[in-house]
Amino acid sequence: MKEKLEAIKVSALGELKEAVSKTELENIRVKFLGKKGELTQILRAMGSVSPEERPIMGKIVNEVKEALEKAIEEAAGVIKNKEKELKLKREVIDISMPGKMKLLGKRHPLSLTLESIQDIFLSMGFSIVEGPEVELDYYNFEALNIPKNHPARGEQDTFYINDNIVLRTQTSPLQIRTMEKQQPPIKVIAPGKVYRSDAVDASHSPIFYQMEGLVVDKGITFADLKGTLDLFARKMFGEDVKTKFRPHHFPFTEPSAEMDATCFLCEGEGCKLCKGSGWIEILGCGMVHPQVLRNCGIDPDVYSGFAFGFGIDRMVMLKYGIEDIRLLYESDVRFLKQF
Ligand code: 2NM
Repeated sequence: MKEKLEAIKVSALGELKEAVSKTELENIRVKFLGKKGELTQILRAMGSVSPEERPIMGKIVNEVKEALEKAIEEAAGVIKNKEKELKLKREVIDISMPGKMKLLGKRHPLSLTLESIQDIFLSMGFSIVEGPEVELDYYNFEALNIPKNHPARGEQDTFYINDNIVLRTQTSPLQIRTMEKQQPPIKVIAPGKVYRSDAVDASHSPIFYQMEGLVVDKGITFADLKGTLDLFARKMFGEDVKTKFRPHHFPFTEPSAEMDATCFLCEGEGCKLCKGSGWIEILGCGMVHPQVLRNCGIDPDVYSGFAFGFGIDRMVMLKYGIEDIRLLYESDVRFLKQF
């Protein structure tokens, strides 16, 4: 029995020396000191030892047990230190390593252009109005002199939510809402997203951006319209740009016109951008129809006004020479990072 105890001690100490993890250590503890451990079994067998030998054997067993427990504790300390060291080594931060590059986004060309157009009108004393994209048929059409069955309804293929509710096809409903709420003087621009059920191609998108403007006060004339929009064209496209106004028709203005500007690329010589004409179509405009004023509770015998509207997308495309409107809505980083 004495030899057996010595053998257990030697083999346990040997295994402890090899142990490198807490799990291994625990396995060794169970193997020798556990309920079914080798040493425990010997302790149980003490019953068969003669009474004279029992105290001597008991002493030896306890010595071996204590020696093993002490060795296990020491090994645990060593392993704990080693693991800590390893962890520290693993977590070392190399401050000389280059940092991770953050990819910085850029402003979308539509936002950039919208902002510069807003700045121009803000500098002329306009304020900005905004409103719902899901709009009552009344504000989108009826109040603007476009009754049911009017041909202009067919021209603007409309997304209908139901008989009375549409996705706005223009931002004019904002001007109507403004005039309903507020007596003149009124001087606002209404920028925003509009919707038309068009087939998508290089020049048509079912969602695009529009900006409309409205000025109503006593004594507003077509001269105010021309002066304002000519100044806008020069601030937008360059001091030397000239404008001209061609008669046109809109249901909500009378008289109505379209404004062209001399081509800012060829300065009127004729080029690809202006299709050889020297002129570029910029916007639609006119004097607000007396019936539209009346619809909003403004007396056309006291007040008059002018209004205008244009597509922001078209301005972006002119400004940057973009030939396909779809590029503005596809979120292709290769395209967007140029601006
Ligand atoms: C345009 C062209 C001409 C316009 C008219 C109005 C309102 F509400 F005052 F009647 N808002 N916008 C207007 C006039 C819009 O877009 C091409």
